[in-house]
Amino acid sequence: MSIALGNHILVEFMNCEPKLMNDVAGIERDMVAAARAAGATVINSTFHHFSPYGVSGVVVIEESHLAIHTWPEYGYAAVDLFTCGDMDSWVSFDLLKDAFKAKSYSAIEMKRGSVNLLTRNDFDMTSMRQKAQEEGTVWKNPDFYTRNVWFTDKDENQALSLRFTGDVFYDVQSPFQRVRILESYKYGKMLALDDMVMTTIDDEFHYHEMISHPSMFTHGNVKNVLVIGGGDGGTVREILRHDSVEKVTMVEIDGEVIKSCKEFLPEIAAEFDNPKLELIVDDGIAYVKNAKQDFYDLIIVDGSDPVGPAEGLFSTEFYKNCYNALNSTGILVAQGESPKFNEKAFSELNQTLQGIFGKENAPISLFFVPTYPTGMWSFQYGLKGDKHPKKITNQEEIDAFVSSKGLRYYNSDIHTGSFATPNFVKEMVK
Ligand code: SPD
Repeated sequence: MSIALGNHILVEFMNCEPKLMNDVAGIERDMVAAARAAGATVINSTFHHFSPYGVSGVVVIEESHLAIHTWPEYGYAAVDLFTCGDMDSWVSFDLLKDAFKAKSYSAIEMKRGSVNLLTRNDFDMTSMRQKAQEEGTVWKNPDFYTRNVWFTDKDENQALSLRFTGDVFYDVQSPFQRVRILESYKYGKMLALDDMVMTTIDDEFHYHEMISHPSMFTHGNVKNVLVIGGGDGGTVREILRHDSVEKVTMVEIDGEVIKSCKEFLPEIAAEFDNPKLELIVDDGIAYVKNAKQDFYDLIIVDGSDPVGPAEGLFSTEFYKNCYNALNSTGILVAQGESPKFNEKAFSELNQTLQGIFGKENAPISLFFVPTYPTGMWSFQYGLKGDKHPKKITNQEEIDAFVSSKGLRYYNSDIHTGSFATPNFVKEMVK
């Protein structure tokens, strides 16, 4: 008679829903549920997400384990259901087949640990455990579940990774990009567009204070502002702190960005109901082309990186149109990329601005964003009049504003310091 210690079902789930195969939290939930449905007692589970695609994980059960490795790009999952005792693992199989929406599958079932081939040792586990208890040497798992999920913003050679909880609050493919709200351990909830970090709750103030206040205080009396992009709302929140502002027009191409941030990042999307704001969901590039000439005091381009819908935000034609829409003392501020990450986009943008506004009228402000690759980022300026951010004289006014509004990054020293350029940057934009 053939008696075995365990039963092993090796499963191929094919043509599964690719999105499900990349959802580490969902897969963990389904694997734990599959174990429990078959009557197993779950001890713990460990799951890992491989950026950008793939999940591996194990659910350890008193009756052995369930393991999975997924290849979302193939809609494929390799699953092991290894159990001992009376458990019926086919219950787990059925549950996972449905959960992963597998259109095809196969399985091999085999016995493990044939007792005919084994010799049983005689030892007493109970007294061994008791002894460890008494000696205080029992090993305890610090966490019931360990999950290792990383979001990586990268190019071919360089990356910034954030460990996140695996919880996905929003995940929608809009006509322009994949819009996600995820939660990182270190920086809280974050907005990601495609595979790029846009903003996080804990460091958004670096970016939003620096995109807004240096130009506001350089100009001194900004009334009409145009914001292109900025769908998370952080830039308009900062601009609207200034009493001089009469109207902000914001043109964001992707309504999904606004929707997701209103719902899940309300601290950033805080001023969308402000009566001074006109919010337009449309193409900012076309808007600037047809905008009122010689009108705006300030134009802010709060766009994403030069791929996908933001590519046109780095073109000469777009900035010529911005120039025309600014009045004679108007200032342009554009998200300027990083001199250590997107060197080409960084220096080409500055060449473009120098060409349109003049060599001396395209200063660069450098600042730190811990959640962007390299951490070193820039805003690039186009100055139409003679007000220059390096020549401010209103330091006291700035610092009074900073303390009354409780700003956390910008102050008068940062204003001056951020326009100082390292030599390698000077070289890049010569
Ligand atoms: N790689 C990130 C580039 C910055 C994009 N803008 C962020 C939007 C914040 N309002």
